[in-house]
Amino acid sequence: MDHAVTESPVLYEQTGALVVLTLNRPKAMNALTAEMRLQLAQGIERAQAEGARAIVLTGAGRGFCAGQDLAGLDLSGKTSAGDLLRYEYVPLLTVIEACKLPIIAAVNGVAAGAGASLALACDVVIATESAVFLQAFAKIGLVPDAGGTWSLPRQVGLARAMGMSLFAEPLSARDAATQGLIWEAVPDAEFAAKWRARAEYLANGPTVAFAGIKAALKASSGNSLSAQLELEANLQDDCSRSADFAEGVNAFLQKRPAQFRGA
Ligand code: T3D
Repeated sequence: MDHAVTESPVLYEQTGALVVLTLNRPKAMNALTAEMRLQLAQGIERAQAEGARAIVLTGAGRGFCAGQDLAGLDLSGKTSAGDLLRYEYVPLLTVIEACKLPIIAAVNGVAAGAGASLALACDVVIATESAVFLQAFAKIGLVPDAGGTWSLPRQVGLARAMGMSLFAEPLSARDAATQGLIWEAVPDAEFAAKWRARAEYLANGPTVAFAGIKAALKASSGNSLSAQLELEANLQDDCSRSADFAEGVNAFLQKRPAQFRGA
């Protein structure tokens, strides 16, 4: 992964039911271009269309993603920063939000600006211990975007979200894990094996249940308890009709590992 050789700015690699999307502009810390936003969205849609059951998003080289490609910005005032978000970031974030498959962000190095927002939009964030999360926006006179102001207060609370955004200081992967911003920080030497093992677990798991877990947890903050209880009942109807539910119960009773098929 560190030595990606093709020219494509987003690499697509499928092994079994697992798709790995790699941001591939390592010399610019994988700073995001229009082409990358489009290829990322297309990669996530392709993975779902071609029967993948889990997706990993990671970066080539020493960084995960440095956010917007600042070298490509028009600073003349003629183009709207809001429109860049509306027409290029929002479609990508909408595809991520709508994806029923679990998406892991395997954060291999710094995640800054919209790169941090991108990681935090994924379902599970696993970071190598030397990675940092940086709400870099205020350093260049912007507000956090690409969903950052939505996800940050929900993940770490208003006080920490405010401090991260105003001070724009790097937050270590370990602190990010301790504060509940991410799932786990892993020693650098174990990072690649760890995220792959977790991704393979998801790719070989009960896909219907995983989609239901995502739907239920994401709906919870906007739902009343009674609406959430009804949603759980509906999702459980779907799960209980899946072959994977029967397989899970049978495997438990027969004291053997379950062989989930994703349906
Ligand atoms: O209009 C809109 O709506 C804009 C939307 C904005 C969304 C955003 O994402 S705003 C935030 C944009 N990102 C940043 O402000 C982060 C800028 N980068 C950094 O602060 C640092 O580069 C890092 C903390 C990410 C990494 O630092 P370090 O010291 O490890 O590496 P470096 O030497 O600074 O960077 C290595 C190379 O990557 C360097 O190129 P060079 O000199 O070797 O040719 C650097 O210029 C390049 N690079 C890093 N970040 C970006 C970038 N090139 C273009 N755009 C970047 N964002």
